[in-house]
Amino acid sequence: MKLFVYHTPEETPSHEVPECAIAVDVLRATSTIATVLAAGGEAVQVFSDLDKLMEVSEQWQPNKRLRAGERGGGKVPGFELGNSPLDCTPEIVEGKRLFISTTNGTRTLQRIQDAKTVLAAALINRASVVRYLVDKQPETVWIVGSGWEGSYSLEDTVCAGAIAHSLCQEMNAPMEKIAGNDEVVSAIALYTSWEDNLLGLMHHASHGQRLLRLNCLEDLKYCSQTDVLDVLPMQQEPGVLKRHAE
Ligand code: 3SL
Repeated sequence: MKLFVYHTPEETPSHEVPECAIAVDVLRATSTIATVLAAGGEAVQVFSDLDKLMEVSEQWQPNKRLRAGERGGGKVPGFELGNSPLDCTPEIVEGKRLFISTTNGTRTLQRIQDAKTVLAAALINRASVVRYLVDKQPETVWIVGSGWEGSYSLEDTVCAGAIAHSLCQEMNAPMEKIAGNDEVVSAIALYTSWEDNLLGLMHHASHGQRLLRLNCLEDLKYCSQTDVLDVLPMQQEPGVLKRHAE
């Protein structure tokens, strides 16, 4: 297995697809997706465009759908939900399809949607992602951070490092054997420097600070936990993620 980390979707090679591509948007899209599926949501369907989301979700039974929209960290007016994973309780999401559009995370999922296997990872479901990789041994794996509007974000890179670090441990393999690019090594270094204080790192992250200004401290606390959800969101058809049954 060769693992590549890309900090943003824009950095991924445009003329290749890996066997397995993993989208990461710790704050907060992939944390929300994992939470919805762990809470019994039927599926999560992602859109970069809000009008397209409205058009497609209109064709779904109203009592079986939820619309979630985020722009600039805030909820899109007229949508039932924003992008807080804490709003996605079983009472709200069970049996429903979440139609979601966010600034960066849903764009990442669309960018990698042609890979043979597409997963969504966050710190909260890191162990489920690592277990899948160890079990299936895909030849090429990309971990793609969402960043913020084309630039690097600490929280996505630390999650990439958390996955890569655990993968080396579980496979009992040295980093050099797995790392396909230098970004893997630096992501692992970031993770090992902060693994005992991931919430502290979120406070340094520019998007963490943006969310704190929007009074989202509880979201930061939730999203900085590691391995608390046993759920693997996997793409079933382009843009549609469901819980993978092992
Ligand atoms: O950029 C995104 O996709 C969002 O996750 C941003 S936010 O955390 O909802 O503000």
